[in-house]
Amino acid sequence: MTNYQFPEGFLWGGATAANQVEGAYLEDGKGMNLADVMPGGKVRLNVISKPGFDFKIDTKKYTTYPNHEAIDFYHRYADDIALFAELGFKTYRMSIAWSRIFPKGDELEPNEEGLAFYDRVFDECLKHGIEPVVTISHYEMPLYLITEYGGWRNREVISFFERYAITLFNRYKDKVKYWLTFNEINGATHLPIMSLGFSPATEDVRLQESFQGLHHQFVASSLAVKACHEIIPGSQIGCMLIYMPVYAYDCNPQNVLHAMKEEQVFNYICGDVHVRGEYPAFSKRFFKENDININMEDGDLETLKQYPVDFISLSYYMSRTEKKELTKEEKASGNLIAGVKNPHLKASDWGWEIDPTGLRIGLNQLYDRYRVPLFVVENGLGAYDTVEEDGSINDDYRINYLREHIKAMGEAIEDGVELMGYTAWGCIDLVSMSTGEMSKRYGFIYVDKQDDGSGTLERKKKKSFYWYQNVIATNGKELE
Ligand code: BGP
Repeated sequence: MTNYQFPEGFLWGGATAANQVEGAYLEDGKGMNLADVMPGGKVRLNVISKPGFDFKIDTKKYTTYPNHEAIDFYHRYADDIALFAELGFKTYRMSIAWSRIFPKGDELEPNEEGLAFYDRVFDECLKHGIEPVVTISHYEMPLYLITEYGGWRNREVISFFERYAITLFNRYKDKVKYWLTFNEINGATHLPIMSLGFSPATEDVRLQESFQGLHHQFVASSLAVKACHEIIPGSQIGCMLIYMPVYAYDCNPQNVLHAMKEEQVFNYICGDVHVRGEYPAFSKRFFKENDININMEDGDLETLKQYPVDFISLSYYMSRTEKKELTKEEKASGNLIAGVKNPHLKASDWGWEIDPTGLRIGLNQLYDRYRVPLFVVENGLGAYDTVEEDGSINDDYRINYLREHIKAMGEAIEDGVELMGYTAWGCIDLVSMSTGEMSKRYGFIYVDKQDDGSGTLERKKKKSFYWYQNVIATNGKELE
């Protein structure tokens, strides 16, 4: 028994994203989106982020497009949600595929069949007493907005997003109370293609174009906050950050300063605009030194100030260690971004460094700076699983990872952090975002689908299923 005091009503659950689970990529009027042209395999992000990528399916060059079928949640959602209910989920974080609702993105009228699908999903959740937490945009903007409008570089996309968000709030106002705007918004400067829907032509313009795109998303996010509060009284809407506390490699002041700057730019520009409603003081110098000129319209800054988010949600997989000068050999790998290898940490099979203490540090840092509730909406271990002859899957490595991170949250609560909930990433095995692999598994529920696309799609409970079920049932008191 632990002494952790997870609050009454703590939102325990799991998280997925539409494009990584649904499949049915052309069904019921859905339009093509970014994920539909992403091939499987470790080359994926490199291929799609190259300027000149034509955003087409090319089966001669690439053998799999795993998001087309994914795990077929589109047809199996009722059974899957029943399994979530059996786990005891209080909440399910999921996303809506923008191109199911507006197939091209710029239409005036939504696609009714797309809207009806999410009605069915929400009804199923509510039937089981599971509160949906919905990400409006999770790495999958409609392809047409990318190829015809140039993605978020184009200011016009703000109004398309606003229409999309308002459509969702009006339709689901009686079913969904918790909303998130853009998934991992601060990852945009590192991998603009995923969040902003374009690839800068050269490295020289990456920061300029990304911050311009981000500014458009900031305004769009504020307009969504405004609409959400107006349309759904009592609703709560948050931003979503990829959170990696940044450590200095050592106490060399140059390295400490470098780490501080990385922290500011990567973690705090987005946080400050969303919560404080303004660009931070340090951003002026950073923009100047990097030739970044953000084109703003009259009224933008007022909009940002007027409509801050209610809470911060975050993904946490790892910390990041920074050194001013680093060699190629010292570089670590990681979630979108990585610094130098930390000699004190072990890494996952994909090189992501495992650091539960970093979660406690990160939650403290965020809460100290912003004083708004926090919500961990992604955390987990991508690992290879083996199905034993008797059908069991003994994923003790995953249990150990999650246990240590849950303990870190318990400590952070004790430190005074206000934490709303925890949704483990990929609660059911899904297609990996960065590599398109199925073998990088996160779930409590195994899905029989392999990297080459074979498999029956049958679901099986892993050992971690029963463990997490007990964690939720005891509100984090029993973690063994
Ligand atoms: C986050 C994304 C998710 C997810 C997760 C794990 O960055 O929000 O969509 O996939 O990382 O990453 P991966 O799937 O690459 O292992």
